[in-house]
Amino acid sequence: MELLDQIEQHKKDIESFVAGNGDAAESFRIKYLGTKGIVKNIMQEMKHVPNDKKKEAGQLLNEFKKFTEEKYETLKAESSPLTAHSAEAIDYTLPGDDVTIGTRHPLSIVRNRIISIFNRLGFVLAEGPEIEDDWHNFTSMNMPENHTARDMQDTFYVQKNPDWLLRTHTSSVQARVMEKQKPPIRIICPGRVYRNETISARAHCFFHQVEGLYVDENVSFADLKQTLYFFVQEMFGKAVKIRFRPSYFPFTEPSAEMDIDCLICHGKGCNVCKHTGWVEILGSGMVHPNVLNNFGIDPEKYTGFAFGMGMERICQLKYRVNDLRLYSQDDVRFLKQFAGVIY
Ligand code: 2NL
Repeated sequence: MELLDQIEQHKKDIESFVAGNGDAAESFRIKYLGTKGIVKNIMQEMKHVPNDKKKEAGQLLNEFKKFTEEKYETLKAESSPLTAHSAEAIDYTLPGDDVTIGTRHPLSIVRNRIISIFNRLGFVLAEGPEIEDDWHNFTSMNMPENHTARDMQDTFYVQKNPDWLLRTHTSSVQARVMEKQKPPIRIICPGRVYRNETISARAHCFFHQVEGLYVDENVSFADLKQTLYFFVQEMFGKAVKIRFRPSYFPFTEPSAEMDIDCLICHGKGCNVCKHTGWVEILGSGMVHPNVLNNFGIDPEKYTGFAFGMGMERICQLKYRVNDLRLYSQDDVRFLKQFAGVIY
């Protein structure tokens, strides 16, 4: 019988079917078991088999189908990467691929350190919105209507009248705390701030600031000096030298800027300290009585000190980053240098 011969021939072909390259099991399945495959084809032939032979042919065909399916299962098992002995097999005795883990951004490292140092002095973290109103960012901070920092050229306005702006310093966070909480207040406020400046190696339209505020009875300028001296010793090492210079901020009186001795040249003269031996790292002062009054805090009873610093600046001194743009370019060559540093 013709059909019997066909089946016998296919069986021989299948027995000698060897797995070549590529997905042998899948090409076998398509050839024999697919919708247009050989098994389906032979099934179609059944209708031409004479009635008296149908039973015998049917049995044979079923056996053939089973045989084909078993061969397919075998091929599938052989081509699995777990059991295969082909070129594509995985060698589980080889060492695994390296898993590259991310690195902390240098500004995050510096921020975490600053927060931790001030935590130890009793300052707690406070955060607030980056989009602010005029009161929290300027007016409450004793910045008169015509103050240069309020100039349209420096401030990004999201909306005018009523004004919504991108905060130009984190003082607004402290304003929001003083609004809700009465002294003693001891907070550390890190965050991103915005200024409308042309981007260069030394200027950016946003940077990161940390401000601190301490308001209580009997807070003195001596407390300010010792707190900030402790901070730089923890940040840069015990040997660091400091000096204060009188300065001006609308929200503090008196005001002072603090310098540390140049970590790069130790006074010999370099371009970081512009050959002065000193580098400026922060601004500070006693909270202006007008500011305290704005939040219903009696300046006769309470005094406070505040300070502010740029984190990029601290980071520049600590890690010698000399181009501000590096902080926001996501260049892996820059970022991976901080591998393993978390704090
Ligand atoms: C700087 C200087 C400073 C403050 C920030 C402040 C905050 C309140 C009250 C009074 Cl709520 N003052 N902040 C004071 C002095 C200086 O920042 O150079 N920042 C980058």
